[in-house]
Amino acid sequence: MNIQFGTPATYWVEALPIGNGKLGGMVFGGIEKERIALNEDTLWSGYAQDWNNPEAREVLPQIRDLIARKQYVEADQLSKKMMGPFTQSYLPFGDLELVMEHGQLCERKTYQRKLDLSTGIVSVSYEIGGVRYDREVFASHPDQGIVIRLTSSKEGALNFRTRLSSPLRHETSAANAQFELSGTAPEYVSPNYHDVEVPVRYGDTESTRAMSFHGRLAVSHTGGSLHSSNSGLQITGATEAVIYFAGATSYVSTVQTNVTAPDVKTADVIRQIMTCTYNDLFERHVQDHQALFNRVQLHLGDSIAPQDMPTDERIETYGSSDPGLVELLFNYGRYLMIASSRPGTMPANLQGIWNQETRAPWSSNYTLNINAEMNYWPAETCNMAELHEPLLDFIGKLAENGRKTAEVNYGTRGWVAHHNADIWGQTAPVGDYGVGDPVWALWMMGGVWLTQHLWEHYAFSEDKEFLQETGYPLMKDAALFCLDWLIENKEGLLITSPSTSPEMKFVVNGEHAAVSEATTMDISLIAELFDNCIQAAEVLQTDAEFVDILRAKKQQLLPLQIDAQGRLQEWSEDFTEEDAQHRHVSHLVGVFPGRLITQKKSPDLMKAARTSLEIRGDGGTGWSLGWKIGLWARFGEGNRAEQLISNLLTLVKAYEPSKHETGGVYANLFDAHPPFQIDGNFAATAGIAEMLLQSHQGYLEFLPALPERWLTGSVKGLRARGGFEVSLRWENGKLIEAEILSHTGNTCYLQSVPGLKVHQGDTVVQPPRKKTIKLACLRKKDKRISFHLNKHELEF
Ligand code: FUC
Repeated sequence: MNIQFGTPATYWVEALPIGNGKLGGMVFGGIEKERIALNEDTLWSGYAQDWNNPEAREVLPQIRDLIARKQYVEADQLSKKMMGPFTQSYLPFGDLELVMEHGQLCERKTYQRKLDLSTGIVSVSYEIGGVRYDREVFASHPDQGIVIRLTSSKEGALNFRTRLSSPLRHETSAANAQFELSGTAPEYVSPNYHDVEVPVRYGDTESTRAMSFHGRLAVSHTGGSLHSSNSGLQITGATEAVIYFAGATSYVSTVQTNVTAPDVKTADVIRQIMTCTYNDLFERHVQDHQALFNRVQLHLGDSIAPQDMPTDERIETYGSSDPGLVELLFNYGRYLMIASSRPGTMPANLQGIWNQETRAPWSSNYTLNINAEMNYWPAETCNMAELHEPLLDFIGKLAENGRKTAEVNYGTRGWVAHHNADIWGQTAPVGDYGVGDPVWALWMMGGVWLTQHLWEHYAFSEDKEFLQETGYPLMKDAALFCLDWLIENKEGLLITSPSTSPEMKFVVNGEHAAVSEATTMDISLIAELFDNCIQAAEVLQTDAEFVDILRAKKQQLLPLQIDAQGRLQEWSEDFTEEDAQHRHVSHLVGVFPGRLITQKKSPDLMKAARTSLEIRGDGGTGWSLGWKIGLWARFGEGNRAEQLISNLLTLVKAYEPSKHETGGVYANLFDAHPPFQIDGNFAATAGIAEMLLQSHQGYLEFLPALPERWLTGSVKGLRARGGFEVSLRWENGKLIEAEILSHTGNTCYLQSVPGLKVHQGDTVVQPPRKKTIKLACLRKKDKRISFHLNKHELEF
């Protein structure tokens, strides 16, 4: 299960990622000069500020009036007055540099560099003059540091020096055989798409309000000697050496109570880590990684690529026709989640935790109109519910700030978030007070969409305490915002205004505009939030009156419509869209990841949504392709979903410029928008899971979208709503074996599959296909049942 190469990385997107949720590294595997590009997930520019804009509330009635009179272009202009500042940026920490004092290789063919997804270890090996050099690199979650072991096959042949550097302001020093880097973040970094004279602004050294950060390097060695100086740590004549890196910032999250200076934090980590042997660190790391990684296993058939083929060549030569490569893509999403999101860390941002640029693409922040949610689509289905926690915690922080934004900007109850957020919990519309475009800045549904994650976390676990303490209060408050934000139109129907369909404009009288009223995405997200709140309140047996209000208001929402071309209409009017193949498929959110529109509940809308997707086409950025995998899975069309996987497995070269029409993956399998965004990786993993198991309609569906290409295979450990864990095996496209493990003792409903027979008293019956059967046999916690369909019986 390797991503592997026969040469070192030249570009960052050829390097191999490691991470422990907090610290990230991109390992280049250079022979003479190794570079590990470092990150720490709380290192951001800026500080908490007031981003709310009271002017928004003043212009709101005028904007609504202009929209009601269909003066959309004018409404667009005026809506710029609702904007606040841009968010802050996620920053690079710097580099761990390693200079091996043996020069370059004579023979490249001995070189190998790989990331083993099953262990979370990057290894580099090569030979020079008959001496073999090995490097192993991992980011340990249990021990909170990055560990690099260097060995030479010949005694005393290891000579190297190592140091830290950073593109941010910093000083370095050496003391007590340790090398330290102390840095300061800028007070402001402007987004990379905003051309300003001073894009990066530092504060005064003494009084800056920006955060500080600290990195610490230490080395233990067998044989030889260590010399430390301001230019690094020098090892001479060793046979084995272990380098330890710890990094920290002065950021304090709302849940932290004790504030420890970053240099003290790194000293603690290094002190502790150096009391352990390398083998202990290694084993603890592998055990910790595998406890999460081994929960799910996927087999889609034997790989057709030669075993030692470099991954970029494999992508180019075989794409999705190599089942092993599809497995790798699936597993990579799980690997990246384990490496970028652990309880207590920041949620994975636009690039997870990996970023080398001071002005990262889109500030590498949280884009809430698709990208941040997409990052967490596989968390529940792929059995990593605890890795969902950073996002769930972050929603709490946004709700806190978003209450103020709702009040100041709109005079409503509840909480609101817009299309961008950052570590400081920015909740106002961005756009630098009128510089931005309403097509992305003016979208009030960020919080509403995020609450879907709270409900789903409950739906998969049935953890009532979570729902009561965390999920429901946040959902209810987001619903309160919606109740106040919705207004009645002339027909007495509830609409949102202003409203955008991220990030697509429509054309009116030859002009392009973004804001109108009641886009399908707004209405879908609100309807689903109301549904989720109603269900949650019923589970918790609370708020009966509120439930009645939500039911009534849901009925009063402007109904979703079908346009003249038979598509699910994107806006409340049948506007012509600016770009028929636009990457966003916002109006289909109710099909996936939502569950508002299903074949059972609304076949007409489902058909219209399918037509929309058909016309949108199979192109788009990496994340757009990823979204479409999940959508085609929900339409039950495996071959089409597989086509999207195939499109995503298009090799994008590191130097290709940013594009909005076609995406793929880089050599290291990172999703390419392009540029790199991690969302497409997570969407691919979630989409593949969705092709194999669905549970959003109240029952389990096995292999709902199995493509012809995946003739024979198996999957183990996927999770379904209701607290079930499912393993499946199929041959010649037919399910032959299934196992359901109940974690909650809930009644399990299952869509009947061909060949399945069920005992009813003494008789064995075959339920009609597509009927749902009730598996009362699972009504015990930790109960497991297996079906062997080839033997035509259900065993329990
Ligand atoms: C949205 C998308 C872009 C990009 C950005 C981070 O604005 O429309 O394609 O993914 O987020």
